[in-house]
Amino acid sequence: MKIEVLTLFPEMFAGPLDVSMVARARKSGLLDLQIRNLRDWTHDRHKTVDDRPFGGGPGMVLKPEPIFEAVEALADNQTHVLMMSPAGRSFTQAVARELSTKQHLLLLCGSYEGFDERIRTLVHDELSIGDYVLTNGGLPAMVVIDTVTRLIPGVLGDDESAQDESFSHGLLEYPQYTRPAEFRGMKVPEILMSGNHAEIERWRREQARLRTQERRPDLLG
Ligand code: 4FV
Repeated sequence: MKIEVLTLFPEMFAGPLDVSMVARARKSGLLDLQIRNLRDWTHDRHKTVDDRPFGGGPGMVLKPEPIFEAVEALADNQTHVLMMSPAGRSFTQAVARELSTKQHLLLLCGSYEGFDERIRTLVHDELSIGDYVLTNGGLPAMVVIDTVTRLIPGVLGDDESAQDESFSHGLLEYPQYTRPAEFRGMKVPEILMSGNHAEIERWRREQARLRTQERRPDLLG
């Protein structure tokens, strides 16, 4: 999969995407991640990418020209153009699974007060990572890249599975334990040391359902 990011702050992507699984996916070639600086598609001395809003009001708005030029230079008919914005549909594990089947993602990161409305004619999808306002779209783009990369076939080793984790069956994850079997008087549930895998599976499903009922009944529909 190829993921390209269009941002005013390419430097903020150094670090989070250079470690662990994402770094492994990039090294193995399963993920081709390219961070693009929007200012590379400006032609004036000040590399202008924003301007004051028509109709007045606070802040600045991202101009259409640099973004149109960048998208027309980077995208082809295989490209899924995504705008990161608080006005987008909620980014979820299900959306991540959908995106992990694409060949080429182009993520548009917002800045200032947001995008000129005409830029929305370029995008296939608009995603929000949550109902709060960030300083720019860089962190949302990193969240999408990290979540989707895990789901690229071959990225998760066979000892790691995306099958029975949170949201995989629309449920929150069941309680997990590792050694020691007793820690400060807190014991690991006997069932998990019984070796009875059918019973363990039943207990885990029940625990996941109980936790989801308690914390996220909305997920149970
Ligand atoms: C955001 C979000 C978000 C809005 C103004 C960037 C900021 C600035 N993006 N999910 N929540 N974006 O807050 O995706 O342009």
